Amino acid sequence: MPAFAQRQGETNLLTIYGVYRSRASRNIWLALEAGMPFRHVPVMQGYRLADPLAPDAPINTQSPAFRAVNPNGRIPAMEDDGLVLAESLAINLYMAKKAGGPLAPADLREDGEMTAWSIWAMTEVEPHSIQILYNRAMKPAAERDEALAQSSIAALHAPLAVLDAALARTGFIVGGRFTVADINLSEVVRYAMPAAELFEAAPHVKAWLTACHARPAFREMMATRDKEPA
Ligand SMILES: N[C@@H](CCC(=O)N[C@@H](CS)C(=O)NCC(=O)O)C(=O)O
Repeated sequence: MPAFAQRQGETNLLTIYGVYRSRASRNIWLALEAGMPFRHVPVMQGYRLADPLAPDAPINTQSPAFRAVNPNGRIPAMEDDGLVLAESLAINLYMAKKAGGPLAPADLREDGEMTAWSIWAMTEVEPHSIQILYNRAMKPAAERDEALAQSSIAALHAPLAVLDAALARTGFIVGGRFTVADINLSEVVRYAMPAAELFEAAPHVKAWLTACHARPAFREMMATRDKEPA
């Protein structure tokens, strides 16, 4: 992989704000897939810091400098030639179209499908998959709520059956090839991985997720993420 990432000195590059251990992983993965140079600003979640507004605090979601970029105080954010975008999946759709090529929609119909699947992931899957991640993996054991994990798993059976049927056709979500739609959906579905039972019931989803995670760009993103402080 070329060493194009994190060329901090260059100001005319598209900028991705957000540590790798955040939803910015989605945008970094896409940039690496597309071979798109980018500047990376490792804004971290303010809630991970004892005093996010301390003068020596690392740049974080509560820092005035970052709030000037994204008043929502959420990562990721993206800046490109004066355009500022929030929302990880919208950023990916923008970046894919900017890059062009096979990741991007080939025409208006594919654009519609990729947008629809991305909104579906954000609304139908992520509210549940994030609870599985929190309550089966991320929270300290004493703070986990297994009942919430169980109700989230129950809520995901139906959407994952829909996704399984869609993937059964070509192994990809849109256009019979790997696209931004696969990145957007697989990153949201990844959060549900601590519920192995969901994937036993959705074999096409399981195979697709394994294939997504075998991609060199995903592995490069994860290798850097794993080196970041937890
Ligand atoms: N829907 C937004 C969610 C963004 C979001 O919640 N990001 C988290 C980190 S992954 C965040 O910024 N948390 C910081 C905070 O809540 O202070 C997206 O997909 O970009």
